[in-house]
Amino acid sequence: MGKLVVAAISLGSNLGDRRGHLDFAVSELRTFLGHPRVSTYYETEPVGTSVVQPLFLNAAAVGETTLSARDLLNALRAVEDARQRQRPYPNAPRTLDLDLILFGDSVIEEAGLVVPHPRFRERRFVLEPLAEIAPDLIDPRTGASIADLRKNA
Ligand code: PH2
Ligand code: MG
Ligand code: MG
Repeated sequence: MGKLVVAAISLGSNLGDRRGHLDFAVSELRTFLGHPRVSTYYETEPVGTSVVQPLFLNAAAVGETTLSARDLLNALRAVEDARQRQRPYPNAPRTLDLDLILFGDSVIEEAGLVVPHPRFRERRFVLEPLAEIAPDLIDPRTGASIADLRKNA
């Protein structure tokens, strides 16, 4: 058995049945995350998108995994694909976006896999739901807790 790592995942949807997409993602996450905790759903204004987009529904999930970060990323991608996620251009509206935010105390910079997520510290739509379920998780890059980061975002 591999070592158990606590992973934090951000969930977002702003296309189609947003609540249905998040519900689906949560039930899938439960199949590969131990002791999962899931936040409530937050309706948020789009951030950093160049054109007007529909409002998002965002949430966060935390749980234990024995997967590697790369295998977890691939598993998240498969759940996005199951909701017919299209990628016509960067930051296009999406049925389902699952981002790996933290992977234990790992700091990883590989092609397609950067953890902690490079922009999560400025993103209230990530920090707000994550603080609801895991305020004491530590960002290994800055040493700050999720609660601290949320206060300053
Ligand atoms: N995701 C983005 C860009 N902007 N804004 C909100 N409110 N929620 C998101 O999930 C989101 C965003 C890129 O993935
Ligand atoms: Mg994203
Ligand atoms: Mg993504």
